[in-house]
Amino acid sequence: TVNRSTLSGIGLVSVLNDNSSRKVACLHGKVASDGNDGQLCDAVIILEKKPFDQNNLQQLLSKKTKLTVDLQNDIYSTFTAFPPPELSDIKATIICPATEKHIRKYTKQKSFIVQETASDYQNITLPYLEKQIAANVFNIQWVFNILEHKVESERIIYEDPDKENGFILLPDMKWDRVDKTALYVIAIPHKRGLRSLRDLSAEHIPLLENILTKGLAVIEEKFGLKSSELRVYFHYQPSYYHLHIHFNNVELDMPGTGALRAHLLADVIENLTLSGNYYRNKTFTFELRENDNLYLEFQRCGKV
Ligand code: M7G
Repeated sequence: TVNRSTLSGIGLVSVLNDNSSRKVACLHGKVASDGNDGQLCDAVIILEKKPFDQNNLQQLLSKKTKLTVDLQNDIYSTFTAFPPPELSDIKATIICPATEKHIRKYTKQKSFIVQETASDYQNITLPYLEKQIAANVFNIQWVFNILEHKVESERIIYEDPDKENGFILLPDMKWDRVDKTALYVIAIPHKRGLRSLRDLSAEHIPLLENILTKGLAVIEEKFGLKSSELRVYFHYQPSYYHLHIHFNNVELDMPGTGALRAHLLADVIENLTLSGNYYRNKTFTFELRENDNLYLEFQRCGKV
C-alpha cells in the first residue's frame, strides 16, 4: 500500500511523461501490495509544481530562501532559489493499483485525428466500450462512490437528488480547492446508463438545462465567478464513461479544452433543440493517442 505520510515505499520504474512547460512529471512506480504475498502492484504518480500563492510571496523574499548564483552580467543576475520547505510544496496524485490503461493514459505519445461516424460508433466504438466495461477496464467505481455518498461527500458543493434530472457538483480531483483562478469542478448526473455525449438526445435537454442553470448559479454564489468566466463542457471521447460535465475558469490553460475534445454544454443544448438525434447521427472528429486501444481498434478496422 501507499504510505500516507511520506512518498517512501514507491520504486521508480520509469518516467512516463515529463512536461517542462506544465511543470508536471508522470511516473510509473511499483508498490508492495496489501497482502503478505510479496507481490508488487503498479502505481502512477503525478508530481506537479503548484502555482505561487499571492499571500506567500513576501515570505519567499526572506533570508529563509537561500540562493546560488547561476549568472551575473551587468544588471542581470539569475539564481537557483531554495525556498523553505513550507513554501516549496508540490501536488502529488497517486493512482494505486493502476491499470494498464492508467499507465497508457499518462504516457507521452504521438496523437492522431480520428473521424467516428454514427456507424463507426455502432460497429467499432460501442462494441469496444462494452468489452472494456465488462472487463472492468473503465472502472467508474469512483463515480458511484460519489453518487452514493461513500467518498468525497464532505466536498460536495451542491446536490440535486432528483433521479432523472439531478446531479452532484463537486471539485475535480485536479483542483486544489483554494485557487479560484484555477477553479475546476465537475457535475455528475444521478441518472445511470448515459455513457457519453453520444447517448444524449432531446429527452435529456431538461437534465442538461438543470445542470447548466443550477451549476452556474451555485458557482457564482459560492465562488463569485460569473457564467462569463466559466468554460462548461463535455469531453468526447471522455476517459470515464458515466456522463459528466466539466466547469472550469476560462483563465485556466488546460489540455482538453480545445475543439478536438471539448463540446460546450450550451452548444450541446442548442444542437439537441434543433435536432433531437444530433449526437446520435453526428460524425465526431477527435484526437486519439497511438497507444490508446480505441485508436488500435480504428486502425484494425482500416479507418485510420
Ligand atoms: P474525463 O473527460 O472523463 O477525462 O473527465 P480526463 O481525465 O481525461 O479529462 C473526468 C474528470 O474527472 C477529470 O477532470 C478528472 O480529473 C476527474 N476525476 C477523475 N477521478 C478518478 C476523480 C475522482 O476520484 N474524484 C474527483 N473529484 N474527480 C475525479
